[in-house]
Amino acid sequence: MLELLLYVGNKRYSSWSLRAYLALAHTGAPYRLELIGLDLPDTRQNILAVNKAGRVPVLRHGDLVVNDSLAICEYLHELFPDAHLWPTDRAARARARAVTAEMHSSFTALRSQMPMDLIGSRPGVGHTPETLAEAARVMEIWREARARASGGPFLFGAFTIADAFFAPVTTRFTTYGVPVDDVGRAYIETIAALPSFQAWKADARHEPELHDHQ
Ligand SMILES: N[C@@H](CCC(=O)N[C@@H](CS)C(=O)NCC(=O)O)C(=O)O
Repeated sequence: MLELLLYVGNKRYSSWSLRAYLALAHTGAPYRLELIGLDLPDTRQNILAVNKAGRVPVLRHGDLVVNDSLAICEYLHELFPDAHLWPTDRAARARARAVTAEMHSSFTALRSQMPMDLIGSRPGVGHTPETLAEAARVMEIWREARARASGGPFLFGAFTIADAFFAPVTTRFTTYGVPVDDVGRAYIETIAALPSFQAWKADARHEPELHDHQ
């Protein structure tokens, strides 16, 4: 089989990279990660060398180069149908795709005012009306998904791409001390306990601190 090579940004900060990585790790297939350091003088040039869109993550599979975390996850879903990266039930799959799309295209206040930092602890920072309203919407999504879920502790029961997409926001809530309800607390613990997430976070501890990274 052709090598699956995922280019990622700093594990500590690159929330988009974390999403694609969690989906890839869930497939159980062998893969290789290559890290492109962010916020360095040669970052742009290094990313452009693998992806003309100038962003990580990027998946290389033979001659195929796929950029964008969601496009990568969709490709992995087609490549590994037995991994069930989307729910098998059609209605659940539609709901999972809808909340994933919402995460992909919205929540700009959380992104800019509570940037992912897996190692940092800044309780109270970034608590604005905009971020708290977006956090409330995230928790509403979690409550609605979990109320219907069966067969596992993830949003749609078993792990899906929706969990890969919401994993970074679980860490933001922890880093910035966002108050959560019981469903939120349990879900944050579920993501934190994922072995693939723990391995990524362990590597993040050895990475340099970047200032003003979003
Ligand atoms: N929509 C893209 C966004 C990717 C993105 O913004 N990646 C950031 C890192 S988290 C990046 O590559 N920034 C380039 C840079 O910092 O020069 C995706 O889903 O993959």
